[in-house]
Amino acid sequence: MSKDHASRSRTLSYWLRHAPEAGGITIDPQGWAEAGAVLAALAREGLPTSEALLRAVVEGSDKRRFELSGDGRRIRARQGHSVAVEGSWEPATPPPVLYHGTVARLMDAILREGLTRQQRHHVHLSPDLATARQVGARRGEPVILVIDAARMVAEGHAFAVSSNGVWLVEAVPPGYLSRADQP
Ligand code: HQG
Repeated sequence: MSKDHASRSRTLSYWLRHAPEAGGITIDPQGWAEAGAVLAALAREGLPTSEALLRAVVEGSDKRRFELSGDGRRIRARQGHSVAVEGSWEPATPPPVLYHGTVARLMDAILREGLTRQQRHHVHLSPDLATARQVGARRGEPVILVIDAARMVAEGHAFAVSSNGVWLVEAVPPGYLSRADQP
């Protein structure tokens, strides 16, 4: 991925998830921004972008962070917002076990408080170990937590899944967590 491509992706993540006003754009309650306004904003930022290039950024995103509307006139982030959006996630029943990748330095707090959503709308959980490992590795040597999602569901916790397969929940209390390498 070229440097400008990565800059476009990073800038879009920031505007569409956290700070539309920083780009001089607006997003609707479902998180959509007008693609035309986004292209103009990228140009103002020194990242001139054609419609085709915007599509390439959306399609080239390793984690399918963004989506374009069917008619190509609107764009949104699929999840990860800190601004209020209704988002592109649906209530769903998760697989019995989910995973979360983090790092050792956060473990004391996590075992005490459970997983909490930090700056995001939800705690993000992965359906497989490999993804969790990648998420944890963003911060250092990954530590993988196993979440007893079946028992969470049985005990009334509501899950949702984003359109790119990330499982979302309000919080994971410590009683549902164990370390993948310490059964
Ligand atoms: C930790 C990326 C202390 C949590 C990834 C994590 C993912 C606590 C960090 C997506 C805690 C939050 C989400 C507690 C949780 N005390 N630390 N009680 N509870 N934490 O980035 O799950 O590139 O908000 O372990 O690939 O790391 O954005 O969440 O380390 O899919 O598309 O607090 O972000 O995708 O970090 O990552 P984040 P995450 P994108």
